[in-house]
Amino acid sequence: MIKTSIIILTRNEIDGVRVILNRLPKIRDSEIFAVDYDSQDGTVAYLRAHHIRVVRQSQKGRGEAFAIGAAKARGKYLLFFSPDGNEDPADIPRLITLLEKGNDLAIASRFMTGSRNEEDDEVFKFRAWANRAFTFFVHLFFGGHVSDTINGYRAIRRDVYKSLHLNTSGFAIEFQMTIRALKRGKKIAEIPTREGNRIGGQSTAYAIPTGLQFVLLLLREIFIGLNF
Ligand SMILES: Nc1nc2c(ncn2[C@@H]2O[C@H](COP(=O)(O)OP(=O)(O)O)[C@@H](O)[C@H]2O)c(=O)[nH]1
Ligand SMILES: [Mg+2]
Repeated sequence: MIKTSIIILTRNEIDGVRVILNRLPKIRDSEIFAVDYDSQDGTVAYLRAHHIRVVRQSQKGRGEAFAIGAAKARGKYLLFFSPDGNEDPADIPRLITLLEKGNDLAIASRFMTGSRNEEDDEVFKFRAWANRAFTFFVHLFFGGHVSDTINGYRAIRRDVYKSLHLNTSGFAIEFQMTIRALKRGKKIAEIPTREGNRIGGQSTAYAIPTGLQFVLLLLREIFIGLNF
């Protein structure tokens, strides 16, 4: 029986997968597969050569990738993993343990004591500040104590994922997941994570359009309340 589905998300992530793939810990009763959008750098061939099934997306977006991953997964738990260097594979078992302890959603937080985020060594931490601002509004409107409402490194019960009817296609998918889980009173727990730096390639989460998506999503979620 498959307990955990590890879903790898890639878009031109060859440098990352080369380094990270063999660092993934063996997880009992798990399946692993990748959802890829249009990689042109050999990511898909590399994954397949390492016996990882790859589902190719036809439409762009991390939210799209989450939806496809959740639809294909067979485990009771879904764990989303981005192999770009930001996420420490050693956190995988810790996230799963939180679900086994009865939590619905487990988040690797970049903003707890003991955490690190990618910008900690920089003077102007624009992304970190934006993250904290969005989390402030989540506390204000939806309550809870989540310290990192946005990080993509997380695990969730598959039945809970389905019940949230997430419908955003881009980078705001995790933000929507956190907000809707709070609205429904789901049990959310966090572990501190130490975010590494990107290994190669580049982020496609450009600040302005991504920030705008977050603002619109926040407003929409405030407006619709429990109607989803
Ligand atoms: N499957 C899939 N993965 C994506 C897509 N966009 C980004 N990713 C992956 O999601 C992860 C995070 O994306 P990135 O651009 O680094 O955003 P950042 O970490 O927020 O800077 C990386 O592993 C990307 O390869 C997409 O449209 N589809
Ligand atoms: Mg990243």
